[in-house]
Amino acid sequence: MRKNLFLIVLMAIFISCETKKSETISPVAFTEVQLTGGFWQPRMQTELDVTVPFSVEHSTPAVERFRRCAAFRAGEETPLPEPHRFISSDLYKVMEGVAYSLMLRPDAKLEAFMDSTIALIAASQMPDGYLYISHICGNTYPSEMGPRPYSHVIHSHELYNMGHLYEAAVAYYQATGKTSLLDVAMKSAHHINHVFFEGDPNYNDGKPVNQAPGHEEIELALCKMYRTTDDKFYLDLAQKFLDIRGVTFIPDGTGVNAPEYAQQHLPVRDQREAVGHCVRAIYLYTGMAGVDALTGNADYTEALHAVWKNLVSSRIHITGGLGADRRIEGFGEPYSLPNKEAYDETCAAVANVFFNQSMFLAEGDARYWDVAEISLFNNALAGISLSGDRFFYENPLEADSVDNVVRQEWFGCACCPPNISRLILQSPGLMYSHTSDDIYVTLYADNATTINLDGIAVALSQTTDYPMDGKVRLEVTPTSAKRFALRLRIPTWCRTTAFMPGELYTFADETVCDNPFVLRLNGEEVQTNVEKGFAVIDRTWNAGDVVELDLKMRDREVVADARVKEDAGCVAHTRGPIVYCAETVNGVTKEIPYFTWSNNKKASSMKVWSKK
Ligand code: FUB
Ligand code: ZN
Repeated sequence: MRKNLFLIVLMAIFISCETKKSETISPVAFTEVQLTGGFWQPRMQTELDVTVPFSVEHSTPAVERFRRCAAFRAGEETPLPEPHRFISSDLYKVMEGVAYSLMLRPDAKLEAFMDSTIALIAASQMPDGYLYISHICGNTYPSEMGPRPYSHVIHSHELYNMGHLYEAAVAYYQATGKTSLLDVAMKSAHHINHVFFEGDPNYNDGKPVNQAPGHEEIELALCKMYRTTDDKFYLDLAQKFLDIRGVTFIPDGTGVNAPEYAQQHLPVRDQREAVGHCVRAIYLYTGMAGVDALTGNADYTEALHAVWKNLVSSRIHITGGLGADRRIEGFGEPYSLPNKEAYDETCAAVANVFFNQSMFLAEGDARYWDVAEISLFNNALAGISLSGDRFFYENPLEADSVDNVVRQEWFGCACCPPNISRLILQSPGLMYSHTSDDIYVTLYADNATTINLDGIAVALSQTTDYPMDGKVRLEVTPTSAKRFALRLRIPTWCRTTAFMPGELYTFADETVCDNPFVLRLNGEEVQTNVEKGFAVIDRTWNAGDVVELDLKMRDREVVADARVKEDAGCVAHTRGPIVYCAETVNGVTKEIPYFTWSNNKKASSMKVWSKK
């Protein structure tokens, strides 16, 4: 009897270990951090007031396709939805953003939009879980989508769309507790697992499809499904897709059919370079980081470290932009980083923020955040106008009058606007993370939050003009005295001779300022260690303790690695994490932050790099 009991306890421990989520550093949710002013609060206000309703309005054609699909499925007279491979994914991203906005500011009209659209999506889904309008209604472009469901997985975007649906479903469930979209997502995931890994007589002649999606996204979304449902089925499915990538199917063409284009050239564990289509690549790496964090295994860690190093040391623009080769919306050869021809899609920079945040959460190393903030403040934010209703898809580092580069209202392929929108909505969630005895301050901003450490609520109130100024004041108020380590990120641009990790961009004068940062506790200067890029104050904290951090910001000239031919003999100007550019409007040239260039008006030219 005692032996049986022992066995049962052992089994219970085993099962709980098996299913336990191994993530150790937890981000403080964006709903838990109140923006109080400074750089981010006005952007959030514009998001809620302008961008979210604007995006909903521009989703009408995508919603209409679902209306027609639902009518078709109900046997009603209806014009057929126009064929499109992934316009549904843009709608799902808009819906994800709406869900976040509802968490921040309830709005009956937006919730009604969600519920009515979800009803159309649910009515469009096949009883077995399949959901892809063009094949359901039989109005397809066979060369892009294949003649039948899952017959052209490399380019159809069937699974890519579902990934964005899962992200929206999780967000709406978190916002409202409603399972309507989550039910669609769960049904879809079970269907996909069945068809891809077990076999279903209605697909692929009953043989398992056993092929990874041509556009990654579902992997990271399945991680979110697992975090939300606690059902390991979703994590396993994510891992299955990662593990068959570059194994069961390797395209052998060129361009968009090259093995590297969708990172199918090697098993993902063996990949060491950032190659191919950028958004695909970064979504893949985010999925790999997510699965490693959730399993507690390091299946992909070696690959992720190598790919990250390769990316930051040879394939990223100074703006944090990814996409040197516009022909494939992808990475170029190492050190091939053109300025005028740069693609640097807004989606890729947004993805780079999320990817580096995932890497940081796995390892607690600030170097990931040092990259994330460069992509965030420069390339990602350039993707949206200050007015919140105009967008860049591409973010070159140089433009002239012939280009007439100006932010657009929307796009036929509108992946970028809802991507930057959902990032800004979640921006308060990028600011803090914690363990049971550490608080990490990753992104400085005017805000207030309360973090629970082992049952003690620690209130934090921060004031700063970061990223335009490096002074930060943080008031720490635990409900009772509490020992923990406060970890404040000291960026690479502040404490080294490089602008960002990777040494691709270094300061022309090769110097670090004397005392690159000064830290005071209750008015007294403190000397601290910098561990993994964080200044650490480990002590017992009391109500009203005040930390003041002064990150020395100077105007700096930056030079690129000599192997970047396009930047030879040139310098770029930076201050803190912000990259500046020279913009000419009506014959007058001014140096302005890159993220504000072409703000709703036609600049005649713009340059990030100029001759020394
Ligand atoms: O293919 C779907 C999206 O469209 C990609 O993520 C973007 O790069 C754009 O090509
Ligand atoms: Zn995009």
